[in-house]
Amino acid sequence: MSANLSPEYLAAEEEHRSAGTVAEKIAALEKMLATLPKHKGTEKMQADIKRRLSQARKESQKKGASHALPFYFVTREGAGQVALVGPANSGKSSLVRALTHALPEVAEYPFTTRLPMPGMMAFENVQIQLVDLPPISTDFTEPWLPQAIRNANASVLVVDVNDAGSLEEMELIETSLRDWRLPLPGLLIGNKIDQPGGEGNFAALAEIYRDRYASVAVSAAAGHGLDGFTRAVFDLLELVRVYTKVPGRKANLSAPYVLKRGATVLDAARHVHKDFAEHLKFARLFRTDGEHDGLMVERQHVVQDEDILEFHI
Ligand SMILES: Nc1nc2c(ncn2[C@@H]2O[C@H](COP(=O)(O)OP(=O)(O)O)[C@@H](O)[C@H]2O)c(=O)[nH]1
Ligand SMILES: [Mg+2]
Repeated sequence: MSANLSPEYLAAEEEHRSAGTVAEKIAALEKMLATLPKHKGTEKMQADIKRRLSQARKESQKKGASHALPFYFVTREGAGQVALVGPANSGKSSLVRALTHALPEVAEYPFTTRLPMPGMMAFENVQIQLVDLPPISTDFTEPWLPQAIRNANASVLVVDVNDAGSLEEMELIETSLRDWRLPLPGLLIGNKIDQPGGEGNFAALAEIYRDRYASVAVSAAAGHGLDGFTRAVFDLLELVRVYTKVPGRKANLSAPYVLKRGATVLDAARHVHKDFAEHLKFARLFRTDGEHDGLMVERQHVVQDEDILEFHI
C-alpha cells in the first residue's frame, strides 16, 4: 500500500498514532511532513498532513488558554474517557493511582477529591483515560459533577464491598444519575476485596445487581483484579483494534488503529488515510493467531478486535 513511503515516514506515522498528548502529535506530524517524499503522487497527503498540523496547533493553543474550557471539563485523550463514580471512600482515587501515573489524593476521610483528575491507563496496547471524580453523596455533591460525567464516553460505579451502606449509596447514585438524565454506569466495580470477608461480600453484591450490572472484583490497595478491570473497561467502550500491514511484511502489533465496534474495512481504510478509502479495491485479512491467513475481504466487511488488514488499492 505504501511502497513509496520511507521507513522514516512510517515510523513518524506510528509516533503520531501512539501520541498521548497534543504536543507529541504536533511533533510527529512535523516529522511526517519532513519525511514524506514530495511529488505529484503525495500532494494530497501533504495537504492532509498540513491541515492536521494546523488543527493540532490550534488545539494546543486552546488548551493553554485557561478561559477556553470550564475547569471540570477534561479533554479526552486516548481511545476513550471513562468516569469513575461512586460514594465517598470507595477507592476511586486509589484505583486511578494504581492504574495510571496520576496521583490523586487518597485519604480515609471523604471529599479529598474536589476536582476531576485524569490519568491514562494501559489496556494491552491502547491507552484509556480514567477520570477520578468527587463522590455522589447525600451530604454534598459538586454541582459540576453531572457535566463531568456527561463528558466521558462511559462511566463505572466503584463501591466498597465491605461497607454495609453501599446498597443505599448505590440507590442514591442511580437516582441522582436518572435525575441528571445520565445513563447508568456500564460496570459495577466491587473494591476492597482484600479485606476479611471481601470476596463473599462481593459475590453477594454482584448477585443482587446481576440483572443490572456486569461486575468486577478488585482491590486497588492490594492490586487484585486489575487486569480484569482494564479488560472490562475496554469492552465497555465498545471498541475494536485494527492493525495494518504491507504485503510481505509483518504487521506492527504495538500501534493499533482504534475504531467503534461495527466499523467496516472501509471505515478502517478511511481512518488510516482518506486516499486509501477512495481507491480501496479490497483488503486481505490476517489474525494475530495466524487464522484467516490473507483471506480476501470486501469494503463492507465488519472488522473484529485485533484484525490485521492489508489494503489493496
Ligand atoms: N483495604 C483496602 N482499602 C482501600 C482499598 N482502596 C482504597 N482503600 C482505602 O479506602 C480509603 C478511601 O480511598 P480513596 O481512594 O481516597 O477513595 P475515594 O474517596 O473513592 O477516592 C483510603 O483510606 C484508602 O486507603 C482497597 O482495595 N483495600
Ligand atoms: Mg477520591
